[in-house]
This record gives sequence, C-alpha cells and structure tokens, in this order.
Amino acid sequence: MNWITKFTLVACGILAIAGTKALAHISYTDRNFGTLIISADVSNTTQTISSGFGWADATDADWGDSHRFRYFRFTLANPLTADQSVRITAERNLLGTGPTGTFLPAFSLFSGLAQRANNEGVQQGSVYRTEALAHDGAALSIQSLVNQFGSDNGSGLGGSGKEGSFRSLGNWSIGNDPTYNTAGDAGSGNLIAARLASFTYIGHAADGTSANFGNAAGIVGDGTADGFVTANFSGLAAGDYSLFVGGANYALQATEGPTTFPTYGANVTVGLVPEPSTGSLLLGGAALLTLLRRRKG
Ligand SMILES: [Ca+2]
Ligand SMILES: [Ca+2]
Repeated sequence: MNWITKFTLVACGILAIAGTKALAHISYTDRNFGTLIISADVSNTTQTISSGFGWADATDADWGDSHRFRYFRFTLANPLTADQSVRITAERNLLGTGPTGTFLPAFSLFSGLAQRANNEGVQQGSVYRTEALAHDGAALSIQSLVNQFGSDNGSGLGGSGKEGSFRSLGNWSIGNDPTYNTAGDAGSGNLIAARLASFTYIGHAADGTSANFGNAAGIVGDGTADGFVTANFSGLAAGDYSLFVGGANYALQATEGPTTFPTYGANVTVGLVPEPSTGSLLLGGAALLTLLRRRKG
C-alpha cells in the first residue's frame, strides 16, 4: 500500500466518522419552520427520531442523550397577543425502521437556538469556516456537567452521573468543539472558540400517560397513547424557539440500543393561531349549540 492509498483510506475514514457524528449533532437543517404567519400552519413530514424513549428518558434525574431527538426551530417576529397562541402537533407516521403504529411522540419547547443555527462562522482567507455543532460528547458539554455535579458520581459523562445534557422539563445547555485554525489540528489553535448554547424551557406535551412516559414530577400527558399529541403555547415573546421532538416510551430504553437505535417518523406541525380564551370557546360552543337546537325546534 503506497502512502497515497494510505492517506486516502485514512481521510475517508475521518470523513466517514465525521459524517456519522455530524448526523448526531444538534442541527436544524431542513427543520426550520421559519417565521410563523398567522393561520398558516407549516408541517414537516420527512423526519425520523432515533429511539422511542428519548424524550421520556430526559425527564428523569440523570437527564438524557441529545442524540435521541429531532431538532426543529421557528421564529416569532412579534410577541403573541393575548388572543394568539402557537399550536404544536406531533403525530407518528409510517417512516423509520421501528415497528409502525407504536411510536408515542412528545416534545419540549425552548427559547434559544443551538450553535451554528444561523451559519455562524468566520472568514479565513478565501474560506468561510463555520463553528462546530453541539453534541453531548464535546469537552465543553462534559465540563459543564462536571462543574454542576462533580466528577465522582460513578457513571455518566465525565463521572457527572448524567446520561447527557438534555432535559425535557427544564433549562439546559450544551457545548460544541472549537474550530481550529487548521481543521482537525488542535495544536494549530482556535479559530472559533467552543461555546455553550442555552435553552430556556417553555413547556412540553407528551402522548399518553405515566404508564408510558414514567413518573417524573410535572409531566402532562394527553391521556391517550395513540401516536398523536398537540398543545398550544401562549404568551410567547418575539424571538427564536427550539422544538425538540422525541419518544415518550420510557421503558424502551431497556430494549432499544445501546449502539443502533430504531427510528420512528413523525409529522410535526407548527402554527400561529388566533385562539380565543377558553371562556370564549365555551361561549361560542354554547351559542352554536343553542342555534342548532333552535333550528331543529
Ligand atoms: Ca435519563
Ligand atoms: Ca395522544
């Protein structure tokens, strides 16, 4: 084997590894709903989620693995008015390698965006170098967990006792790797320093009941484990939001993985809706019922 062949093989290996990792990093590529427009729902029906348990697993005390989610984003140009809300729906479809008709979706909504959400980077001569995407295994992610929980917990990232950075029911943050002056060469110094991105928890919705998503305090389920869940969020400020969709079947972590996970498809829809208050809805319903009875009578 000559050195060119060796170099090519090594380079291909690095690319293959990089490609595998890139798939698992937090990215919104093809999953940006853009700026929401009133009464114009936007849907994404092409995405699959790694595992059926990721969201539920990130509700517990040792948090969760951010690889077990799909990441979406949207923007509000203006704060929601009192009679508006953002409606988010996730519904399983037939995509993915996992058994069809079994996926139970859940999602959490956060304000804030991950690294490189807006193609952040710097020009280096004739080349635009982007900052790296976030992932649980980044030194900065692990250091952040160790700073919070110590390194002698016997398990988890850096001995922190945490499975990952992700939290379905609270604020969290995650780091990326530095972008080096020479790609892949830490000795060349940082062109772009690593940084933490922080997500501020807004709320969540989960398909089913504690029978599937577990007993963590504060989880609100829709009561029916049918592969469909929807929720309205009101009072949101203008800005950028991250919507993280994952599986709500806590027990599946015992049987799925640990290296290859089944995937499950879900249609995700986001809309900016004119939502009358609950009182108005009831009033409207009552008025409609009254009208129908009168006509019938
Ligand atoms: Ca967990
Ligand atoms: Ca449901």
